[in-house]
Amino acid sequence: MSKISYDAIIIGAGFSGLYQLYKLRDKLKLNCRVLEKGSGIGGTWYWNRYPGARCDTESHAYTYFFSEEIFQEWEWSERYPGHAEIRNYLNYVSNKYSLNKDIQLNTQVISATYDEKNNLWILKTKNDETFKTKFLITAVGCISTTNIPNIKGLNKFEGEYYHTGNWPKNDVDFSGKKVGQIGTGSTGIQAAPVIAEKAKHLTVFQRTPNFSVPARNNTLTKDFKEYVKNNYNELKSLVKETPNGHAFRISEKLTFDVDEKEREQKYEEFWEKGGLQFRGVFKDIITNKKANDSASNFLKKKISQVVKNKEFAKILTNFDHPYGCKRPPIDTNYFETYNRDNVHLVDIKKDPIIEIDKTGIKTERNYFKLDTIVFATGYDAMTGTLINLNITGENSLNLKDYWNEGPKTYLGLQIAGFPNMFTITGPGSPSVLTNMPTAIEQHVEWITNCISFMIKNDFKKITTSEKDSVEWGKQVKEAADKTLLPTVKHSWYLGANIPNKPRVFMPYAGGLPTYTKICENIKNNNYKGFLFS
Ligand code: N01
Repeated sequence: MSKISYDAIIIGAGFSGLYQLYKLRDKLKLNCRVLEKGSGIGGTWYWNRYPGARCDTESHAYTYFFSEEIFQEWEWSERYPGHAEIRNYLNYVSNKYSLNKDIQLNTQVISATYDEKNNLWILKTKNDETFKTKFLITAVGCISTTNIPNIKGLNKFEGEYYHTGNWPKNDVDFSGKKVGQIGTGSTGIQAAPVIAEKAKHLTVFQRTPNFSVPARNNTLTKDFKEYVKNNYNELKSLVKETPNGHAFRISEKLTFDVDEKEREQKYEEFWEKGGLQFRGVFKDIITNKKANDSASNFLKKKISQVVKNKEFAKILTNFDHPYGCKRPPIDTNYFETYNRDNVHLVDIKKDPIIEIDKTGIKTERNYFKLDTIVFATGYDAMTGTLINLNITGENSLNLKDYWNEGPKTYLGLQIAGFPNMFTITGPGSPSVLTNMPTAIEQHVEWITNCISFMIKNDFKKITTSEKDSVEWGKQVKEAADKTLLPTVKHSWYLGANIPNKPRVFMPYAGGLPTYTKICENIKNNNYKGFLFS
């Protein structure tokens, strides 16, 4: 068992871990180590290799902006980058800055304990290694702990089963197979069309219908690539100015500022454009129920027009929540997939899954014989991975106990009682409501500035208070309550997908520019709410 000391240890080698390493090692000249569970870098994109896995953010925004050199050197090939291309991109960045030499792969952290006497964090790994560090930075992603529901009999199933977020590296051969897919979130909606093309038969088990807008993916033209290269500064400013960190603006118009004809034209125009920008067609879609109903009805009509089987169309449009208030998916031929002869849809709200046995899935009224089950059933999002790290702070307080009524953080950046530990895109920050790399860059830069401030002032310890965390929690709630987002009681934003998880709206919904301003004001106000010693 070795004991190695560092200035900073970063857990995770995805977008956030790589950039944090670059900033702390190359800019602040700290002695750093990244510990990564996977056998390669990429974070989310290391694990998510399921059929159809690609980013819902357009490639010219799903990118680092901190270096113009990277931006100019790298060329994305499609409107939405696929999982393999994103891994290639991150490997290119890692090689460019020789980040690899300070990244330790195949290293799962199993505990992190604050040693109060020495003001150090002690990390233990599954390989029985021990590390010491002054600063601990979690770069573990928001959706990285997979959720396979506890369905009776799964252990008896003699076929193969997979979770999309833990997909085998050598792909899965669906040819000639009868496949069952549980889950129709952003992931399931990407996976089903691709699985259906390969499998003998696909049965989709849907619990909640999901709005989806066509992605309209395509290969990028020479002209568009040139436009991107020539507009680095403009695009960099744009992603920082928009509430969700994307490279498109939300309309200034309200839904009922225009007459019905113009409204329909706008919806049509954005449906044809495709992608996440549909939710920006009018300013009030996410805040005004009547406005939302108007957009939702348009989408319902569109879906019903695509799906030929009337029974399936009814199941797919039996919405119980407003559009965009669970994470809105975008798709390539998702609804068209239900027009294939080899695809069947089961409404498990009406015909619930009872159990899985040796050869398939039994619902209350039917039996489905299957060779393979795909769980597209989501994640213990935002808090699951942090809690599973088994983090113990001051006074032997474990994070799991501290968060037993839901996450409490200051700005999603620090947790009271856990000194010198920073959480990149932690709960209470805009994170999952934004284009992740934009939110990540803002957090990494803030953390780096803060550590630099400590070094300059010879501070050894930073912590935050319970009082400021509770106050921030109120602001997170207030921001959410100004939108329709918390009205969806079965959303993972509230932790509702995990049995017994506290129901707290976790991300900050006030928008990235407002949040960035708050963080900057706090920094310029001598890091108000943080305590240094
Ligand atoms: O997971 P989800 P996901 N029995 O939780 C169903 C990001 N992402 O992996 O809605 C039966 O959204 C569940 O049903 P319900 C993105 O942020 C990004 O799809 O809870 N069904 C739902 O249909 C996204 O939001 C990209 O009733 C069960 C599905 O499984 C996040 O990842 C691409 C069930 C889970 O949907 C997670 O998406 C893809 C049960 N017991 C995803 N439990 C990018 O582009 C759950 N379900 C970057």
